Amino acid sequence: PAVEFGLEAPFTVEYHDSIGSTNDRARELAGEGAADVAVVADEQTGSRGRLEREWSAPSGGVWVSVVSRPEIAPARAPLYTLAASVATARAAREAGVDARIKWPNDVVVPVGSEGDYRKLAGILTEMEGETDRVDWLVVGIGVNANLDADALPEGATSVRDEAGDVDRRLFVQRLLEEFDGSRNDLESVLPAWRDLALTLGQRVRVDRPSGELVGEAVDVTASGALVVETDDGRETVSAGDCEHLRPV
Ligand code: BT5
Repeated sequence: PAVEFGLEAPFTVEYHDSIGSTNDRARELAGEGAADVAVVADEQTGSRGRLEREWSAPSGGVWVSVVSRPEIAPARAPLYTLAASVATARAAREAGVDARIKWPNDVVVPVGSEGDYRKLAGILTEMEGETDRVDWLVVGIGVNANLDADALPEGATSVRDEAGDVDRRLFVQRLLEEFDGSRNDLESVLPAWRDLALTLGQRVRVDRPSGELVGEAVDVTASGALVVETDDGRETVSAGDCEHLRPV
């Protein structure tokens, strides 16, 4: 079913008109030893968010999953999520959208001045590996591109609603170029992320399995965890521990 995407990308692109989940297909390819493959679909019928949540992915969006085999420790894998957020926000900004990043895995558009936002895109990073070394990483990126926000879950926005339709091939191309640049220069990710982050400086509530945390989000650590200044001092939250983060 795969056809050539016809783009000059740093990745081989496998395109599907319709697929269950591009992340599932990318995981399958990773398991077969693939590297630097991007699975792109027009529509996903069973796409996933974090923590078993559903992701709505009708025809017209940008749904892409990238297989990487970096020589990094698993603890640094969250940096790939941040790199993908930066790449997505940059591609969206080039398309005229005021895209910002919300820790840990969202690209959002601010609404008003109270720290409120609508969700434009989400990232789902999955991996396999040993304790000291990643075998493969699949970074799934979902962007509400040429879609009506009305037809998406509440709180969503789209490139169409914010700035008008885009050429999705070019959008994917820019996204992949930016992501490739960031993953090859992980040191550049944190400064770029900080520049685009909506979350930093915000008073937030983080829901974790161990309980909620309220305080000011002050920074991200070298491995992509969020530092929150609470009344009792500083606490660090890893993405894996974050069920929800909301400005309060
Ligand atoms: C995410 O999860 O934001 C990660 C989404 C990753 C999707 C990509 S698409 C390509 C690849 N293939 C996949 O199967 N997945 C990846 P999370 O932070 O858990 O947010 C999920 C929540 O966002 C849901 O519970 C809804 O509330 C909301 N949501 C669902 N679909 C949405 C959409 N299209 N736009 C905005 N919000 C949405």
